[in-house]
Amino acid sequence: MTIISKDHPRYISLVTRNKIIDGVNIGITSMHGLIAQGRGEAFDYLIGEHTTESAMHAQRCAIAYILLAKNPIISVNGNAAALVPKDIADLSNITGAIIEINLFHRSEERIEKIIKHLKLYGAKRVIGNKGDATIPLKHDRGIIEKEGIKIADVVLVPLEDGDRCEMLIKLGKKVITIDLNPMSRTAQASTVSIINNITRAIPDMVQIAKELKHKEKNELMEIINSYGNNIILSCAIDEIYKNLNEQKK
Ligand code: PTJ
Repeated sequence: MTIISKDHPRYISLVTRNKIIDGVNIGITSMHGLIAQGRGEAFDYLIGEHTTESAMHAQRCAIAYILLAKNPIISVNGNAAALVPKDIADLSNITGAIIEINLFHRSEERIEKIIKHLKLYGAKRVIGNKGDATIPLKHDRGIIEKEGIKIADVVLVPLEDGDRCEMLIKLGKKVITIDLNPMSRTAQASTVSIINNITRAIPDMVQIAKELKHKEKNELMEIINSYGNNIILSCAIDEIYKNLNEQKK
């Protein structure tokens, strides 16, 4: 693995790439995950590679939903497991949300490896290897767990494909997504769209969960009621406009 100097101007981006490549090498991330990361990077560049104010608002609303949920689930794929395993474990342990491994390019071997990987980082409740229930989708993301996504009222789905997001909404669940592309079907369909890099969003959400965990139900409801997803999507697109305009000579 190439050694990256901390004073390299693209240090964070290069380290993140290495995490995804490591994920592929240890068999938790699919090869397609490399391409997905590249697409994410391009949008992150346009957004300015920081957590915007509107993304922070979405992250707070997401945590309010998770803390108020009866059966919250954090759905994890190969990219999420490679990029932020410790923060996913912390978020699950703090909020009580179960982690369910759900893969687009599903293999039993990769599911087992991801479960082991997350447990190594301290995750206590990880499921996904039974696949004992389904939702109507024409690909393997439709294979879910009876005690997980099937009965969930709130599902956090980082780096999602639009199909499943739309189906989960159709099934009456509240869906929180993390996707850097504000124009994706996923972002457009979600209850709460976090337009941020998962490498910033999940660590932020761990801190927010620690802060909101002891708040009263009505305070959490206030956060949810003050939220409008269409406004958040417009803010992300405005941010991209602003950044592009600043590049004009
Ligand atoms: O592990 P698997 O088999 O479930 O496969 C996972 C991937 C990510 C390969 C699969 O879900 C996939 O192909 O995803 P897509 O359709 O490429 O969508 C990924 C979305 O996530 C795109 O809209 C990207 O912009 C966005 N994205 C990529 N990297 C990041 C990201 N969003 C936030 N943070 C990132 N680091």
